[in-house]
Amino acid sequence: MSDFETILLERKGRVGVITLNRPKALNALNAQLMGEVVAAVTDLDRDPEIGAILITGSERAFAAGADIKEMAPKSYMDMYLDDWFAAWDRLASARKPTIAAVAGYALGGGCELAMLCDIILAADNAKFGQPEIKLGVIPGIGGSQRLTRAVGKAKAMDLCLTGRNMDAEEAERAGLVSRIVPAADLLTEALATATTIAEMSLPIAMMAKESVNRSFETTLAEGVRFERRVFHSTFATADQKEGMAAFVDKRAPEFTNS
Ligand code: CO8
Repeated sequence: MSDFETILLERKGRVGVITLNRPKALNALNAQLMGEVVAAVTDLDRDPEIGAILITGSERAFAAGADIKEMAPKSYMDMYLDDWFAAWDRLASARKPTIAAVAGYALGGGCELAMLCDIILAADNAKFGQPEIKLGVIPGIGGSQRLTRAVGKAKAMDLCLTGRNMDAEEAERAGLVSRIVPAADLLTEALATATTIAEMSLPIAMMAKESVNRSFETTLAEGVRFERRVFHSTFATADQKEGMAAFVDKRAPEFTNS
């Protein structure tokens, strides 16, 4: 239960589920929704009972972008002084695994929100795009950067310069999404994936996420060195002892997140 108005927050076992909930505006990301998502993720990220965070929207729209009606009248100084959307850096720095379950439109800031997550699961009706250029702006929450890293320069340029959408199949081929599932199964599949992750050792899952993310920030040699040092440190955990003992004993591990 929560006081949020533009999102729903539920705890399903060890998974925190955030559902964007402005259906009349196709979940357009206004300042209130943005603040509520950041608050919910911050809360779930700190909660020891939570092992993974799932963000989803409706069957029609994950999110159709930043709220154009809210942004339209703003001046340069409004945007600059407020540092519009800087608060979403908090989502990028979430330490627990995050999954976006995307059905329908994930456009502009909606596509960027999905890309802030570690895994994107797409319904077969999902549509991704960075249409900002059609509004006389450019992506502003990392779209030109994260999309390029995910799908390469050729396709990122195509999407950012023409503003066209790509469907789920093209997005999967391009490497933006991890998997496509039938729209009717999206939430079940996403929750099953999130639960699988949440039932792993939390410290080890956090280390795995941190290590993969490091590859975006550094050279290969530094990244491999970082990974090796983190790998060594897994041997300081009880869960490494339990995981390996369980394999030898031919039983399922019982991780204690320690
Ligand atoms: N903002 C505000 N309202 C929206 C938005 C939006 N992004 N998208 C849809 N809506 C509203 C519509 O205005 C409409 O409201 P109403 O019924 O009151 O007129 C309602 O949602 C339903 O939308 P449509 O009637 O348009 O539904 P359709 O099925 O005909 O079309 C589309 C669906 C194709 C998704 C269409 O709504 C659309 O093109 N939406 C805009 C998509 C877009 O351009 N997104 C990018 C926005 S810009 C952005 O995200 C920039 C992010 C970076 C900012 C960083 C600043 C630093």
